[in-house]
Order: sequence, then C-alpha cells, then structure tokens
Amino acid sequence: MNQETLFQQKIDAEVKIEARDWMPEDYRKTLIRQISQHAHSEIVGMLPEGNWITRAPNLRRKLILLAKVQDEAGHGLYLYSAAETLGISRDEMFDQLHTGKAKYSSIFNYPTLTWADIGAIGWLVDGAAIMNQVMLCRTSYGPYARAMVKICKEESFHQRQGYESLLVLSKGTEAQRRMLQDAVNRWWWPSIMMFGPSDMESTNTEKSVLWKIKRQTNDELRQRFVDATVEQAQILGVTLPDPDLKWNETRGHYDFGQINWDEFWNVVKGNGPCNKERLAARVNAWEKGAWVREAALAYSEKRKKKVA
Ligand code: BYC
Repeated sequence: MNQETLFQQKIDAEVKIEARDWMPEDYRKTLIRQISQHAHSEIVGMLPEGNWITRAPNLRRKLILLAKVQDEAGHGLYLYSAAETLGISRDEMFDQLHTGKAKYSSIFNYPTLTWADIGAIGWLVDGAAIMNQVMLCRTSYGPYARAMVKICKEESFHQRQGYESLLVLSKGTEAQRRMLQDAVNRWWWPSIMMFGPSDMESTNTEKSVLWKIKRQTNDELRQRFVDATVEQAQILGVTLPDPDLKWNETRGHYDFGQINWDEFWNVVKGNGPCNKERLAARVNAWEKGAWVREAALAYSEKRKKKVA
C-alpha cells in the first residue's frame, strides 16, 4: 500500500496526523496556508478593537476589551506555533504577511466608527469565527486541533461580551439604539462574507474536506450562522439589513439575499476601506520591534555561552 493511501486511511479512521508523520506535500501546504492566515487574522484583528481601548465608556468595558485583545494576541501565537511544526519559520510567515503574499480575514479591513462597532464585532464577527472554528477543534492535524480547543473557549467569551454590551445599548437611549442599528447595518454583510466564497467558487474546500482539515463547507457554515443569528437579532430589537431574509419552511433554514461578491474580492485583493492602514500598522510594529528581537536574541546567546 502506498503512503498516500495509508495517509487517507488514517484520516478516514479519525487518527490525528502529527508533525513527524508522513503527509502529502499538498496537505502540508494547505495547512501552512490556512493556519498562518488564521494567525495573521488574529493579529490584524487586534487593530480595529485596540483602537477603542482608550475610548471604552467605563472601566469594566475597558478591562473586558483589554482582555479580549490580549486573548487574540495569544491565539495568534498558538497558531504561529502550530504552523511552525509544519516546517515554516515565524519570520517567513511575517514576511508573507508584510509583503501582502499571505491573506488575512477580509473582515478586519472595515473601520470601527463607534463604540457599538466593538459590540457588533463581538456578536457578529466572533460569532461567525466560532461557527467556523468549532469544527476546527476536530481538524485532522493534531497541533492545529489542540490549539483550537483553547481558542474556542475564549472566542465564546468574546461573543458573549459583545452580545451583552449590545443588549445594554438596546435598552438605552434613542441615540444608543440608533448607534446599535447603524453598527449592525455595517457589520452584517461583511460578517456573512467571512465564511469565504460560495462552495461553487471555493478552490480549496473539496480537498480540505477530503483531508478533514475542514469538516463543513463555507456555505454550510454561513447558513448555520444566519440561522443562529436571526433570533438573537430579534432579542436585541435590531433589523438585519437584508429584505430577502425570511424563514423557508421547506428548507428548514432562513433564506437570505445575494452577497456582494465584488465587494468581497475587492477587499481580499487589498482594496478594502482599511487594507493599507492595517498592513502599514503591522509593518510599523515589526520595524519598531526590531530592537526587542535583537535584545532577546543577544540575551539568549549570552546565556548559551555561560551554560557551555
Ligand atoms: N478573507 O477556497 P476557499 C478571528 C480566500 S479571525 C480573506 O474557500 P479555504 C477573530 C482563501 O484564503 C477569523 N480571504 O479557501 C480575530 C482562498 O485564497 P488562497 C479567521 C479569504 O481556505 C480577532 C480563497 O479566498 N478565521 O477569529 O478553504 C477578532 C478561496 O477560498 C476569506 C480563520 O482564518 C476571507 N474571509 O476557506 C475577532 C479560520 N475567505 O489562500 C475574530 C481558518 C476565503 O487560496 N480558516 N478567502 O489564496 C478557514 O477556515 C478557511 O481558510 C476559510 C476559507 C473558511 C477562511
């Protein structure tokens, strides 16, 4: 039996693939691509929220937001470590991000204009992220699956804090309710787009499902997210900005309107409202942090010499 057949048998039998195991080159490449893009999304995802730490409306909200943004840095680090087990270095991954070769989630290229946007990110963006990431706790590559277990626990707190902060706004003044509705109007469609292109257009899904890297397709997850979110919107008293959103008795799911795929691809290709700003912020942090990396390396060299 050849190695490829043995590998697929292991996948089919739900045996986790570990770093030292034989794997097809395409499996390794797909994982490096997905895990590093996921890590970059966590790190870039800190930027739109970090922007609001100094403007949080009270100490409690500030503490929660600080904790959430720190969690995201941690998620990035677990994911970079998981990707490193596949033979790529962290410096290479950063280089791919900084030169625009690696993607990160489209969602973080939209601006956070008001405080309600922070709640909407928690509710909708983290809500969409969890929908996608729960399946990744059972992904076939061991180091990725194990990283995802901790990440999902924290994402669940992130989603709840966002929803709770919106619930407070929904019971607030007329101006607060308007701010809430405006944030939902702007974040709804980009959140739906986060799941990626439709199954017909997705280039990677077929292989990723065969290898159990992904266990559900982009459209399946998007539908689950819409179904779960509609009732939450009703409790908040907000209208989701889609006139075609309605329950379909036959399908047992909500139907929803046409996604603007031109907008999605435009953002993915680097032309969204904040792409340039986000990338510049990351490159700037990398360049300004050079002395920290040099100092840390010098210290570890000195220790090594002492031990020797
Ligand atoms: N944005 O064949 P497809 C978070 C790309 S952050 C940009 O379906 P795949 C959080 C895709 O990469 C959430 N690009 O691809 C953090 C591919 O291009 P390449 C991040 C996208 O990989 C802070 C092409 O389109 N979560 O949790 O099978 C605060 C064709 O797509 C996007 C993850 O990264 C997009 N939205 O499926 C709050 C989860 N969608 O690479 C929250 C892990 C697609 O071939 N990633 N593309 O050049 C995944 O599950 C999958 O990579 C995706 C896409 C579902 C995103």
